[in-house]
Amino acid sequence: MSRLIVVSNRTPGKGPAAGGLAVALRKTLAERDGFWFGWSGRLVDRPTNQAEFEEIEGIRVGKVDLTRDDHHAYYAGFSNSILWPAFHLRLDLATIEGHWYEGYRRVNQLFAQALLPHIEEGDVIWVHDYHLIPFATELRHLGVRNRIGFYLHIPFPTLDALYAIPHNTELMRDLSRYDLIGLQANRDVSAFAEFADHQAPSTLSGSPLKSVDFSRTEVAAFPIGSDPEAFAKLAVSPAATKMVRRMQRALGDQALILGVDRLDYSKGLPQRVEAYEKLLANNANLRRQVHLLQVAPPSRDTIKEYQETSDTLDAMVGRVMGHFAEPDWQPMTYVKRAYGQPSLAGLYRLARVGLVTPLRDGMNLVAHEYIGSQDPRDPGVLVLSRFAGAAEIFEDALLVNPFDTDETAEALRLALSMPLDERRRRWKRLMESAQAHSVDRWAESYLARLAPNGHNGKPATVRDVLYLDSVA
Ligand code: ADQ
Repeated sequence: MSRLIVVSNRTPGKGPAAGGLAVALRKTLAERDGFWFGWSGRLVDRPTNQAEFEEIEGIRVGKVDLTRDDHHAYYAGFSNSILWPAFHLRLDLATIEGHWYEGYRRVNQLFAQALLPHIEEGDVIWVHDYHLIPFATELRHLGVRNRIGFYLHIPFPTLDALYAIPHNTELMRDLSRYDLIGLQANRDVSAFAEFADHQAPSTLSGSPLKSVDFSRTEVAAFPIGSDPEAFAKLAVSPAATKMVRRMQRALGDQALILGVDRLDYSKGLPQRVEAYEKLLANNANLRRQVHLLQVAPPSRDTIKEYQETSDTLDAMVGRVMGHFAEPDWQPMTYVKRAYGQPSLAGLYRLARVGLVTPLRDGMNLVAHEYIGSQDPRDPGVLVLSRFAGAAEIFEDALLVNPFDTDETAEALRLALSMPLDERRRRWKRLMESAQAHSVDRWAESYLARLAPNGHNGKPATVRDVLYLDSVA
């Protein structure tokens, strides 16, 4: 089997692995030769294009330092103030500063130079996420001819949003230098194919010349998931049970509605709190019967738009508390911190309703983790945004339009009153789907496709791929 090189902005650190993705890729790397490569997490005064390697819990990790200015332009700037908002259709929250693009390209070039001496013939290179779109171009410029794949962990934008990104044609040309592009959902593949079809012929009307040539790139949906069996075990572990007991003492007979998110404007948190406010306003009988727990640790909080989302949410929570709280009852709790997976699994298991209502999102691992953690005899109900890629595989959730807070409030009411047999029926199908889309299968199916003969010798064109079955 060929060696695997995983490239991502952040490299795994010591200690308990954070997300399912890190666990799955660690497992994949432990099973085959290869290493993980990316930013060290360190900011230094002088740029370097040398990687330092170390062994971290059984896997080799190559790391490159960045200067403060480069990191700012590449990460907070072009990646998270332009690409992230545009890909999530929030152009109103984008900040465009021309020089960030140069920093973004410079960091990609530097990473490629640092990786080059460590690439061997036959290695397969798997690049992750929007921070590294130009990475294959930079490697190709350095003469690398290995198979290189890209996986996008966020939704692919619509045409208008794509065209609003500075240098969008160059970025699309960068993508055409990959052998395989993995997207989250079929929706994203359609958006991608629309770009491939829509691009204006460069000069002559009717010319078959397209400005970006995708004839050697395959694009397909590889919906990422979590490890639902691991969450099922974790949810009954001693650490989870401790959290459950603690919460049960605080809740008494109240039904728990739970939201777990990074504090990000794509997650629809103010709309979620507004929907809860409407639930309490329209159903006086539910007061003292339900409690909303929203866990949302701050992320990217040096970026103004993230601080503003945090302020908006503080104000919304304050409004709901002021309106409904009583000396001996609080309608909700808002916790701005991260929890370990065992505690999260306990909270998921206890929650009668898992509320996952992003305005636009990929597969949303929290939805998978919530399903995995349920008690099969008495499962909770998932209320899920139609605009999460996960809605394509979780049809048995209560699907809502998160912008319509009346609809979300009504879905909450239905979820809270759903009979046990219907909850069991829905959960069984959700669990089957979560298992079919586990993170292990995701990594296996992507890498099988990226392998030197994974496409059976004939790469599909962008048009063909629309009709490829998405990889289950
Ligand atoms: P995220 O936007 O980070 O992921 P999500 O997919 O839900 O969103 O993953 C969040 C992860 O962080 C989960 O594993 C969750 O347990 C953890 N997490 C969230 N809040 C936490 C808290 N308070 N404490 C501890 N852990 C917490 C991006 C895309 C998604 C895509 C994933 C993976 O936005 O759409 O599915 O990458 O590709």
